Amino acid sequence: MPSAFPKIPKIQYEGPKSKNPLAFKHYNPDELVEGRPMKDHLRFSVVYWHTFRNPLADPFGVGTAVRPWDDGTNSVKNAQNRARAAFEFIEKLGAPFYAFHDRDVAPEGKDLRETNKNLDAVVQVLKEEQQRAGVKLLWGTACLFAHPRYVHGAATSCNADVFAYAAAQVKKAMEVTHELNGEGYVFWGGREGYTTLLNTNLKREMDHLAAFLHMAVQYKKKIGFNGQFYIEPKPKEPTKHQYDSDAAACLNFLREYDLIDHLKLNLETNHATLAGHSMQHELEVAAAANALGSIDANTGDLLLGWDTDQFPTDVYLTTHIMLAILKMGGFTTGGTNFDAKVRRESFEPIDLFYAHVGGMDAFARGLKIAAAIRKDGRLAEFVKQRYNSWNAGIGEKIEKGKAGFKELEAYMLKKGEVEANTSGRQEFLENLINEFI
Ligand code: XLS
Ligand code: NI
Ligand code: NI
Repeated sequence: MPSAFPKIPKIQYEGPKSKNPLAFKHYNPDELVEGRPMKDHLRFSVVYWHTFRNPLADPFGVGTAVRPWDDGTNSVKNAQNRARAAFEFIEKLGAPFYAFHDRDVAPEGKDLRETNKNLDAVVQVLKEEQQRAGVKLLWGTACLFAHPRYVHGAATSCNADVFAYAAAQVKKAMEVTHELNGEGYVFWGGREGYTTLLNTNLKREMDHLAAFLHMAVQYKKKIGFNGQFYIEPKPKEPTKHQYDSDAAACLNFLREYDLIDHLKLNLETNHATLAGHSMQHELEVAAAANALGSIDANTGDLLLGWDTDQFPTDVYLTTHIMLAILKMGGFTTGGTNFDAKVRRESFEPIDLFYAHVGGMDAFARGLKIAAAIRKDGRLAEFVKQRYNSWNAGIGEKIEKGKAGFKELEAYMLKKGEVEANTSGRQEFLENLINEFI
């Protein structure tokens, strides 16, 4: 197969002074930050669906993407060629990982058996290409939302046959993820939600979703797949309300159904903002529960209320993300997965490179800035000092469970009034962050 990107060389690190749009200014894979190479901190991953399967259509117009390596057919041969083009891209970019849905990589056949066969044929190419290029699979997943059979959802469908089909599909997707040595497997609740409560038995649907995930946990054990399971919160789109609406809702669901030890969260910026949260908020909520696993790196448009999945270029955003990641001790199985697509107007193959190079650089800068903020120490020290009243005296007693309402009343009756509060210093702290940006 001829080269898919013949004019594009391997992307190199040229440093902050470079004016080359196809060079990294900040992402220097082997440079040590806090004693660990950047590439191991960031664990960048390219998504197959947006980068290789998104035609860049919108509700008002057809796709605009120019992808010369793709013959536009649904054949297995085309899917195999596309996989080779994808790996040329990932290799030239220097991303160590990729992620895919089963249906991104291989076409559906006339029935499940043929579909599985198609998948196997493409997985063989993925396997070869992974070995050739030294690229690893961050996570696999199943597309349980595009085909019309999933009109009412998959695990939460009102139709038990659809649940069964979804289970068979996930079983196969887990097997191929295992075969490809995937480091994780993601459950994103594609259409697991409702569009109207008038036709919905919410409790029953949530029970089914939990049963589905328990089956997946069992099957994981059975096949000896040791990758991490993740659940990916999103509040809406395509449905009006998705059951996995945000980090807190996911954690509650996992606890309620005794799944909390089996799944971590895969957090996506645009999903956080659709839920009315900052990404920072979602990261803190997940990390507090020891369940921050991986991130889908993208960003939304503040003026548009849907999942625009844009490439992240905002250094404040990446700084906040990397502060949270460093604070929890870094990724283990997870990574920075670019669940992002180029704009419909950015239809040339080279735009895929500009987008990823920019996103990787934005995260590399965020990482370096976050490390500098941590080295400086003033931010962490401020937060620590803020809770000083809990380190001794009455605060210590409360934290240790040695005081109840009665003791606290006696304490306060003696004191009469709270002596002083200190300023939260938000502006001071925002200025402090700016010192490093
Ligand atoms: C869609 C989700 C999806 C998951 C993988 O909004 O972000 O792309 O990451 O199924
Ligand atoms: Ni995502
Ligand atoms: Ni998304």
